[in-house]
Amino acid sequence: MGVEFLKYVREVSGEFLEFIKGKDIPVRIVGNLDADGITSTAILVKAFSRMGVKFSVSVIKQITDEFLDILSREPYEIVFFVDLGSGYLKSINEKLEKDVYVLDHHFPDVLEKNVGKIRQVNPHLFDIDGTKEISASGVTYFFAKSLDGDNIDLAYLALVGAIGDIQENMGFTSLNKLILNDAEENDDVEVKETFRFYGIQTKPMHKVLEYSTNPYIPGVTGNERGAINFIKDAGIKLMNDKQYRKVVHLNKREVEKLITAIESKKTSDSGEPIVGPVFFLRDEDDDSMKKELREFSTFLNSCGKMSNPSLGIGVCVGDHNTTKKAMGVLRDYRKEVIDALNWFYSKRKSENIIEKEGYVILLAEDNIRDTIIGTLASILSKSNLYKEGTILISTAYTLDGDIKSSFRVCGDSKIDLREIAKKIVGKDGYGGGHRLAAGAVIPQEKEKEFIDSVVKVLDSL
Ligand SMILES: [Mn+2]
Repeated sequence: MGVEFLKYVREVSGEFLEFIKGKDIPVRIVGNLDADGITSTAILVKAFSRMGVKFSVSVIKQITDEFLDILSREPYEIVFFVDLGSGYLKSINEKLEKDVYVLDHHFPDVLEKNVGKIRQVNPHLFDIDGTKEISASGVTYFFAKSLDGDNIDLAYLALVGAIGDIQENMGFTSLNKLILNDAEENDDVEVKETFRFYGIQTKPMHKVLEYSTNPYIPGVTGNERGAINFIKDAGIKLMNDKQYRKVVHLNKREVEKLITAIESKKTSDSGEPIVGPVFFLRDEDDDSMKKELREFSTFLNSCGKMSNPSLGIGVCVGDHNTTKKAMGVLRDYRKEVIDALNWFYSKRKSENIIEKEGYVILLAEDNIRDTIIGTLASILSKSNLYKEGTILISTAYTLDGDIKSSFRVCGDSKIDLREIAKKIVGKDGYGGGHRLAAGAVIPQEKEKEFIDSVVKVLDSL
């Protein structure tokens, strides 16, 4: 599985080692602003630190011509793009007279290993599905492991990145599974069958239910009092020795009671079972947000969405001083996501939400932050609220006068949202992303044309 790909990764890392050997030159790292991009960046930061290679880091939302112009004027001879770059190979090649490495899993605009002075490492070049089998942090992990076998202890970061890109679905497959094997073999990660809720490790049980967005539990999600009553009504003790109990403290009978209570209350069949494999870091303290990998991933995503990626990198590379500050960022983020969900459910019958046969358009305007709108669409697409195959398009205003829009599809589908996004946007803006999670940016004054175009394109499918 992926033998040719891994061979190629070793070849490229070997070339880099050869190139950097004996030279005292700093490397420029540019990463993408989400959990996968932050873990990819952290893996390189850690690997380069171990080699004594100096570096400078930027984490950005997307590559722009302006950004490439700035990079081209910087003195760095080597640039690494992680979790971005493959969609901009032509522009990078035009603008940068440097040795460039692109470690990415987005669909490339040029399906070649070498584009000018760019070396591209991307699973799509090997017929490996970069939306499911490996993420950028996985690509970066294999690169780092080829540089030095000791970097096997970074495997867990690649799992956190893959989870962030929704590549974990009741477990891992393909190359991601190889990474899990490494993490288990190195005694870093253990897998347990338990509740797949967010926060089971660190949060009181009622908080876990209050924060539950998948499934969305009416009267419980976003409602602390409702969550407490729900637990009491289910016949489960809320406290023990004046301490709130956590989900991990429940006995088998209580676990069953809780499952039954949730099943009877949630809005629809959730896309995912409530119980399944959960991944834990062995050496982390029980109350650490790094303990459970999904929670860790959510934290890194929130760092990105709250425009604080360096905090995320700090936590990845093990700076304990940043943890307390990090907890605050995570709390604010969860609140924004829940506010967004509550906004959606309260507006379902209004003109902000257009529900048609086969697709739904959410117009959040300035009610939801543009960095949260994709999260909202992802949660809804997994909630089974709409029929399988329904396309969700959510939009929100950005601070710089654009509209950001996220494209998702409910359940499994053969559809290519990236192509649809491009077609809808046309020349009015930018459309791209992944097959099952795409996005677009258009100027606010083009909102009406955009909606008309959405209707026209989707009605014709
Ligand atoms: Mn990614």
